[in-house]
Amino acid sequence: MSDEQEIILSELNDEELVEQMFDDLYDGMKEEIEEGVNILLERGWEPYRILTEALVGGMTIVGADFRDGILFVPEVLLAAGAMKGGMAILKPLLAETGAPRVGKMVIGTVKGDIHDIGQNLVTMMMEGAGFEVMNIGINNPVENYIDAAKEFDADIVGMSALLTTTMPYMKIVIDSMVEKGIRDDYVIMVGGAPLNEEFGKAIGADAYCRDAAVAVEMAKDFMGRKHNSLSA
Ligand code: B1M
Repeated sequence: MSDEQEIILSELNDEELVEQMFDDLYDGMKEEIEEGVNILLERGWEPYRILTEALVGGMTIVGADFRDGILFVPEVLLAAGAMKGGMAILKPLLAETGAPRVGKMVIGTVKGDIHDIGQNLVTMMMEGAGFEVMNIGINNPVENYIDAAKEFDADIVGMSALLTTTMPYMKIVIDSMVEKGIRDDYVIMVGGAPLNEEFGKAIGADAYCRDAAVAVEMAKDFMGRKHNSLSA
């Protein structure tokens, strides 16, 4: 512990600093991450490079260990909080420099359901992977998803449900989108503890995501295919 406290970030070279930021992100050390981001900015790093190499790079390690059961929810929430601290510094700068965006997602928990820990985690992991996310919170009726998706010009609509009584509402949202003729404008991804692959297929979603790491992988895959089909 005392060794860790002795590390002076500004005395590390760039490579050592990024390595140290991976460790600090893993350990959920928000102030250290903020300091690291500021040091790299002072050294002339582009905000997008800091986001991808230092923050997303570190979060990829966290995401993998979460998927493999090495890290658990409390640690991931701390890491995500540290990442958010760094991202808050970069966000206005990224907007100025026009860094490429991976994609845009609207996510929320469905009507009747107030569980939001899982979808907050998905939000943070998606942001960590470079997505812009509009999180519409809990207890969302159909119109919240549709309005937000339009307003935000989303690529992906994500829905979360933790109760067996609320998961059927996901189908109501998808059916309403079909009725309005806007279903195919979005990739629809669903998640939550009581769901499974079969349920996702049955309600007409594009993907069921077992966890936040899978959500990121699926979303990247969909966006990759979308960009390829647009450029073909
Ligand atoms: Co509630 N609750 N709860 N609860 N609660 C469960 C879900 C339950 C399984 C507990 C149990 O009985 N064993 C049970 C549901 C039973 C069922 O339906 N079969 C239950 C119940 C019954 C209830 C109440 C009805 C209790 C009551 O009042 N009698 C009530 C319902 C209120 C309501 O919603 N209307 C209720 C309330 C609450 C609290 C408010 C106390 C609290 C929620 C706090 C909050 O969210 N801010 C709570 C909690 C914490 C839980 C448990 C213990 C934990 C849920 C959680 O946060 N997990 C839960 C038991 C359990 O699941 N083991 C339980 C951690 C989280 C990271 O995982 O949400 O699964 P999860 O998210 C994962 C994946 O599922 C996936 O990625 C996430 C990260 O890997 N994912 C997505 C989730 N959403 C996604 C969306 C995506 C992609 C992936 O979109 C693309």
